[in-house]
Formats: sequence, structure tokens, C-alpha cells
Amino acid sequence: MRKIALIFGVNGQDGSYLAEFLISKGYIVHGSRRYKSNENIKNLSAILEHKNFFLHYADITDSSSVYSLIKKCNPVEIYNLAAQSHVHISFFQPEYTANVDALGHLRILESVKSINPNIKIYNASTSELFGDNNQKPQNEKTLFSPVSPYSIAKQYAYGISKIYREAYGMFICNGILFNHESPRRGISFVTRKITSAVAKIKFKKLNHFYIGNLNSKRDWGFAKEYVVPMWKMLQMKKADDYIISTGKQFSVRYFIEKCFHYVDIKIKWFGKGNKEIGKDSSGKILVKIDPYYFRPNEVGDLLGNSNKAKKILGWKPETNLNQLVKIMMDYDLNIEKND
Ligand code: F7E
Repeated sequence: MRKIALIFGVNGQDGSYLAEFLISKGYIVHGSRRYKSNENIKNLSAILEHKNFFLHYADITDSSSVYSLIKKCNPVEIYNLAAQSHVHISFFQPEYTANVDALGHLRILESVKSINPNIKIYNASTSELFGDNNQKPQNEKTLFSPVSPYSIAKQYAYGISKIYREAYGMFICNGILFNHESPRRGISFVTRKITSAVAKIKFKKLNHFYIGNLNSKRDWGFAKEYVVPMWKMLQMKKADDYIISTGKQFSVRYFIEKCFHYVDIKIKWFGKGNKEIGKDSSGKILVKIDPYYFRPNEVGDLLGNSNKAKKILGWKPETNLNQLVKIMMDYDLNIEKND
């Protein structure tokens, strides 16, 4: 008998990679996305017509839709990847962010508790929980210190998962994923914003682009690889929480330099603070600062230690930053070439 999985938020970057992975493992995959008049299911193009894939509408801000979908699909595993996932936007929409990212997860747990508490649950937790804690690298024991409406909502989801695990014996895992990127990353996240802009500049469709904090450091991995430990966590005997990261850290500035280097443009930085600019060797300005992209509170220094995942799940990252830049730049260059 094929296993049945249900993925909330299947049309996002992670949801679509996870659905493809689970189908390759022989699962029947049900996935939900929110209704939008201008719907985006491009990420699902490889599996949309697959006989073992079923797409539904549900919204984790709507208890009845969560309950009905779980009841209808009868899954053995649920992956909650539905979120308002943009940290900066969470400052503009804090209440909505809390409703989706905190209470949305609770709605799933409550439905599972009453329909079938044996369903295994994966919660998409995040390195943003570490916030301004200065301990480095961060591991499963590092104290949380959230500094955004997004991360405090995600801390609730993390905490309530642990509480339901302990109080009701439910199988719930928190995957504390550090930043993970791909060509499927939304254009408002920094890596994809950069690869897309650099590709446009290369094809002379854009003169320059605007950026925020150049000195922020992230531990960037490849999203396609990061869905594997989500599944592995749910195959363990015991539910637990795991850091998923590369253990390497780079700045936004370095990521920009790498992307320009990929298209044979050498960028040099001039000036300071909001006046800093990036120029090519002919003196043409390619990057400017726009204070709009600075956050009211910044998480400036994330670096993960995923030794536990390596030891217990047998997972380690394979793609380094240069390879990630290549994957994303090739994709965006191809779009601009054919557009
Ligand atoms: O920002 C800086 C920005 O928006 C990364 C989400 O998936 O990963 C993601 O959250 C850094 C920040 O991702 C711009 O200030 C500079 O320091 O790509 P991001 P994020 O905020 O780290 C975690 C793990 C999640 O859980 C989240 O859901 O880049 N930055 N200039 C900029 N960021 C953006 N977006 N745009 C800029 O122009």
C-alpha cells in the first residue's frame, strides 16, 4: 500500500520540491494551496498531471478547511510548509503573520489530535528563531531570541509542537532550517532578487538595482536538498527537532560579488552606509542602497551547526555556495535570454 502524505503550502519553493521527492519515494501526495485569483502553480508543473498527485484548496487560517482536508486525505504524514514567510513583510502585517504562522500550525495540530493523533507532523521551523542571540554557530541547544513578528510567531509554532508532543504523545518534528534557496525562491527574497537583477543587467534590460543591508550574513543552502531531511525526520523512531544548515556563512555583499563574477563583471564598492554603491570596471553604477530594504530589527549573523542531523538522520548538504550561484544564475540567465 502506498503511503499518503499531505503538504500544506505545496506550491511554494519547499512544498513543490518536497512533493516531487515524496512522489519519487512512491507516496500518494496531496497538497494544498490558498485560493488566489491570480494563482501561481508554476513550481508544480513537473507533477501537476502525475497520477499520484492531488491538488486542493485550503487555508490554515480557516480551521474548517484544515480539518476537512485532513479528514478527506487520510494521510500518515503531514508537512506544514504553509506560511507568511517574509520576515520584512511580517513588520507590515504582524497580525496576519501570527494568524498564519502561529495559529495556523495550532489548527493543524488540533485537527490531527481529533481526527487521528497517530499522523506524523513536520513543522517548518526556522533559524530566525535565533534572532539576535550572539552564540555562533547555532545548534539545537542555542537559546531563541526572536526579533520579528515572523520569528515570534514561528517560536509559538515550535513551542506548541513540543508541547503537543509531550502532552499527547503526538509525533511532531521541528525542522529548524537555515536559509535555503533555489530558482523557485520568490523574487522578494534576497538571493533570487540578486540573481534575477544580475541576469537582467547582463542582458542590458536593467541598469542597476537597489538593496538593503549588504553586511548581513546568512548560511545559505540549496532548497531541493533541504526537503530530504524533512522526510527523514518523520521516518525516525522518535520525534525530535533538528538544525538543517550548511555550516558556512556569507554576506549579502559576497553573494552579489559572486553573481556578478559569474557573468564576468567585476564589482567594486565605493562610499559608506546608505551612500555605498557598487560599480563595474568602467565606473557604471550597478548596485545602490535603498533604506526601504532595511528591517526595523535585523538578524545579522546566522550560521548553523547541523551535526545532529548528520549523526542521526544521516543527512549532510552537498551543494556549496558557488554551485548554488550557478544553479540560480543559469536559471535566471535563461529566462532573460528567452524573454
Ligand atoms: O533576507 C538582507 C536581509 O529576505 C536575507 C525566509 O525564508 O530565511 C528567510 O528569511 C538577508 C536579511 O531572507 C535585501 O535584511 C539585504 O538579513 O532573503 P531574505 P530571511 O529574512 O533571512 C529564513 C530562514 C526564514 O525562515 C524566512 O521564512 O538579506 N537583505 N537587502 C535583503 N533582503 C531582502 N529580502 N531584500 C533586499 O533587498
